[in-house]
Amino acid sequence: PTRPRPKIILVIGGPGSGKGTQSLKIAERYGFQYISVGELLRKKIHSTSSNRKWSLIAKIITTGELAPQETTITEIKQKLMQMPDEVGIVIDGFPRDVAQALSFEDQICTPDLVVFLACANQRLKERLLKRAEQQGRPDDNLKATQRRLMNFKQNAAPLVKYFQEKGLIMTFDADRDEDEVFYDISMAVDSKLF
Ligand code: UP5
Ligand code: MG
Repeated sequence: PTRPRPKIILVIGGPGSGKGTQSLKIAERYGFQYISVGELLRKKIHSTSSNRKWSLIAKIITTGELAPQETTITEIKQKLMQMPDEVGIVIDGFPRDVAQALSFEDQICTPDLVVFLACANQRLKERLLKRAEQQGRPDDNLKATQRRLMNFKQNAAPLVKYFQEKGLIMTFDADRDEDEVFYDISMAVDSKLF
């Protein structure tokens, strides 16, 4: 018999909502592979310097805007193809809007679960500022952060509604201690996926 395809969890939420933090916890607990789409794009930018397409994408991301959809999906597909047979894959930070959700379903698959990390705007700002002091990602400057928050605000409601109508999404209050958030997520994953 053929192996069932790996379970796919998408983790969405505003910048600083804890997508990376919670996705890694999911990956660790369930033995899933982890893909951060933002990281995938950032790595690609570093490995392909002096390429016109990717320098443009670097500029886009540094200002806090979204990379072109087809490029993003192509990168995700490539990454998925490189992966060994896995029980599951958690994808951090994708999709960003309904068009990307449709395209993912069309070209890859329907996810098994979408985790939405809901967090107050003010808290997102505080967390990003704090992280900026510690790490300094190119898009953690004030202007780009505002852009990222704006884009999220614009796209989130229709995206959440889209997955709600398909019965795929669960919303978590991410404005709490990260272990409390993860406890609720793990309960949901246990009951929905296993
Ligand atoms: N932290 C986390 N959880 C906490 C908690 N419960 N309590 C207190 N502190 C908590 O967390 C952020 C910070 O908060 C950390 O310091 C953490 O310790 C703390 P993190 O887990 O990093 O949050 P995350 O949601 O992952 O924040 P991130 O900044 O990574 O979100 P973004 O959505 O901005 O970044 P991403 O890497 O996903 O995307 C970056 C850019 O790539 C986008 O702006 C876009 O330009 C591009 N992109 C696309 O174009 N298309 C895509 O599909 C994906 C990305
Ligand atoms: Mg992240």
